[in-house]
Amino acid sequence: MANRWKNDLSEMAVTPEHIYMNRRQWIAGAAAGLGLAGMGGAARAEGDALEPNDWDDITSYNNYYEFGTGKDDPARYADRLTTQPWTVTIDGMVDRPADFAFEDIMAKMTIEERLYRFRCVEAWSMVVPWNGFELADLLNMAGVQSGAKYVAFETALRPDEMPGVQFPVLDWPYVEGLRLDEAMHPLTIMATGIYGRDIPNQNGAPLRLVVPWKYGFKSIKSIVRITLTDEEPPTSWNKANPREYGFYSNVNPTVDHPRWSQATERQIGGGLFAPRIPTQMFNGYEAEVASLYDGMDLTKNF
Ligand SMILES: Nc1nc2c(c(=O)[nH]1)N[C@H]1C(S)=C(S)[C@@H](COP(=O)(O)O)O[C@H]1N2
Ligand SMILES: [Mo]
Repeated sequence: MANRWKNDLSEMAVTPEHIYMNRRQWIAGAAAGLGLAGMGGAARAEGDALEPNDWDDITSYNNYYEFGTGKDDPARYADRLTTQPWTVTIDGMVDRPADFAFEDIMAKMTIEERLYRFRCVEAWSMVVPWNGFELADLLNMAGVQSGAKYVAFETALRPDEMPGVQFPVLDWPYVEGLRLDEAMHPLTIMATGIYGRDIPNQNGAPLRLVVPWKYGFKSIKSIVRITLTDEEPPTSWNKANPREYGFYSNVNPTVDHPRWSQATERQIGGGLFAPRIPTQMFNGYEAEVASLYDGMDLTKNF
């Protein structure tokens, strides 16, 4: 299959993870030496203290209910999803609404590595070396109009390929949303790879949102539509249970889920007896994103 990458990562794709890590650290060091600043640089520098989960953890313990509610269902069934060709419709309050072929998007975007903490609302976590591009770059390509305030996202709905959608666990298709400033934040990416390889179907191929300071369910997979709007869009888990899942869903150790504590988390891959670790405010990205919520009551806007 043709390499989807703008950058030549073909070597990484066949490199064992420990060697890949050394190279990644070397690249990060080189970038720092060149004085590359900005949010991407900050996130990378912060990320360098993190130990990523291995490929097997990241690609075999998943939530992707369109393929079943078991953690191993996505790895088992998601290969049924046809991801080529793939089209993303960008519409609503944009200057250039269009259906964009995935390849055309990739040709225009700059692919970066982002090593991010990933915290599920179920209180487990991983550290994932994503490859992807900033969502802001994609939205700017379509031209966001001045009245737009929110971004709505929609996952593909393919009953023939998705065995889970015959069950009314959620109101399909899976939908999510962000406020425009959250969507434009440099930490917010569209992930198209993991460990330098194309993102596997169970993780949301060919492109999925990653918002590292929010609970994992905000990071919607296999996106087919992005709509700019001036009204807060409906989101799947909020529709399913508004008492338990708010629109914002920022990681917050001081606001418990009605049925469990969010103060600590279980690290996937840590082994059966590994102690839980404290959950950090905004999942460790407080310095970067807290100002987005100045003046908001985070217990009400949960
Ligand atoms: N379309 C879709 N996107 C989804 C989900 C889903 O069921 N369907 N699950 C969410 C949840 S609850 C989590 S924790 C993350 C899991 O991402 P991962 O499997 O790559 O770790 O995907 C999110 N995105
Ligand atoms: Mo989740």
